[in-house]
Amino acid sequence: MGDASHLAAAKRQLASEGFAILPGVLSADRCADLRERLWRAAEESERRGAPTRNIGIDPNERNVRVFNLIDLDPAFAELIQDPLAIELVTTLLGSGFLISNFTANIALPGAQSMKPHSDQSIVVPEPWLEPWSINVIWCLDEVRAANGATLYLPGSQRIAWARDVPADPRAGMRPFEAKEGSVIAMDGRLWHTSGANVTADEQRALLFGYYSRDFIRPQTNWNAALSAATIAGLSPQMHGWLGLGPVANMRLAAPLAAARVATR
Ligand SMILES: O=C(O)CCC(=O)C(=O)O
Repeated sequence: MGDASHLAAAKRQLASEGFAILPGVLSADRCADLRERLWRAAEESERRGAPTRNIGIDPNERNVRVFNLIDLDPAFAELIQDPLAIELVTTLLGSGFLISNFTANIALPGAQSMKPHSDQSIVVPEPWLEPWSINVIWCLDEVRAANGATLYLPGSQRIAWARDVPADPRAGMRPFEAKEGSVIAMDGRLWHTSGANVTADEQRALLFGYYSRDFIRPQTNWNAALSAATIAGLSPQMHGWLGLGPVANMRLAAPLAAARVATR
């Protein structure tokens, strides 16, 4: 099968099963470079006063969480608008989407599993009837059950109400195992959690590009999170996807509103 038919199959799987794994998207060299940049970004985040450990969502300090990747390194600004990522996003959400978040989770040996959740349930109330958000997960390392692969509950993208989530969702969960350089596309409704890293010496670095329909408030207020220098370097397309302009949720009325909004 060629690349085009692999991608077509991945899109079908994303629609029917709520996820798809695409191997071989990033080369080994690119992964190594991005891992280095990620550690530098973690240091820079700490320097700016945004802690990366023990931030309240993981059981211990063995997960390194890096937020606001777009502002920390232009390589991450590139990745969030990668054409393959955007194709996966528009396949599930259509063209009216916003970039909601871009974060990293490095699971170090000893990292433990967080609380199971779906990412859509974090940004909109139930019922969750349609895919309104998606994660594009970049695997900078090979991920296996032992080093903390993300665990997902098969079929849970069809759960519309919180009352229908199994009492112990972990019991039915399976790991997303993938080679270094893979992309995992995950419907925002799929229930999942981070795995425990029980290895002695492997680290597991994943980047989570999160996108949502354009009527949902993004998890990040990019106008506050991005520096003026970062914003100045972004394309008009990225300004749109990040919701940086003065007009927000106006749809058909946007041209009219744009003409009336006075900016400083
Ligand atoms: O790191 C993982 O495997 C999952 C992380 C996650 O689900 C989250 O941060 O919301």
